[in-house]
Amino acid sequence: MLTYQVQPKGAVSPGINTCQGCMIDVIFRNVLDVMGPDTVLVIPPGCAAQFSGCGPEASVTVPGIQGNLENSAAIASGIANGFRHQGNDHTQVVVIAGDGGTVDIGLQSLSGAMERNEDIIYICYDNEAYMNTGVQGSSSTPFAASTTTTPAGKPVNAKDLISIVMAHRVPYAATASVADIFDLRRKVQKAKETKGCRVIHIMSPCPTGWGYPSAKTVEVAREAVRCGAWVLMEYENGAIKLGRKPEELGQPQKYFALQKRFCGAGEEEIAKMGAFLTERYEYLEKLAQL
Ligand SMILES: Cc1ncc(C[n+]2csc(CCOP(=O)(O)OP(=O)(O)O)c2C)c(N)n1
Ligand code: SF4
Ligand SMILES: [Mg+2]
Repeated sequence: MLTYQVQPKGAVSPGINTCQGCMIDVIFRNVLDVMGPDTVLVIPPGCAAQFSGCGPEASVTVPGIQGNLENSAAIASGIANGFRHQGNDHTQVVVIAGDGGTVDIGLQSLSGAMERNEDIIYICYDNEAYMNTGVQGSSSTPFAASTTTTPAGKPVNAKDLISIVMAHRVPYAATASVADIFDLRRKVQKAKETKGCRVIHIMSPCPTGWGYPSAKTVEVAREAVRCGAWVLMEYENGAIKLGRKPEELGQPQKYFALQKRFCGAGEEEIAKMGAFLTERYEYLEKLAQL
């Protein structure tokens, strides 16, 4: 278990070892600020483990555990059930896990927790690769992105996590972005006020793995939303609600140009990606109208 440290301000200590411009830090600070001190964290290995810390010291003021990459949702389910058996119906158990620990290695665990509608909040910060171990491609890595395991660009599209989540008919799910912190905080607040298995998928740009200057993180996040590479949406009581329509839907040129990981993408890949983004958004639009 992590040790409890009182920090002068906020739930996260100043001076975390994440890279400059890393958005995991912003995500942790905002999530914990909204959730408050009556929260227990579950953090698997990955870049987020900088917050559970090395050895007996943690960088967060709430208690928690760093578990395994494959079973964060199961660990959280166990803790939440333990609390409920003790008559504690107020402490929130929150997972903050990377994409590798969510869409690949921990997917069975998350699927089981969603099926059982465990009373947990599962947050996936998505930097679209296994960053902590050297930028290996994950099933969240987008088409055409270069990683150390897809040096010529990933030949297939990313898994659609939010659709997988919606197929489990959880009470609340949402996507969010550091491009709109107020929207992100509102969605965390909504999850906090909902019972059952809640899932939030947050895009977390990574200057180190995506290849852009650290000062451009928010710009990159904004461009992802503008071209539809990241769709802001909510899923509540079986209904989908989309955020504002991407201004440049299906035109990922600017988004690609900002990042070295797409430097191998030529006209053909850009057109293919553009068509995919448009098709996916239009599909979600149809679902939202049902
Ligand atoms: C079962 C298992 N396989 C591999 C590892 C090694 N490992 C530790 S962190 C990590 C990367 C996790 O990637 P992600 O969940 O996307 O988080 P990120 O590092 O990108 O923040 C890997 C592969 C592990 N801890 N457990
Ligand atoms: S590798 Fe990427 S995700 Fe990991 S700490 Fe650095 S910027 Fe953040
Ligand atoms: Mg990752």
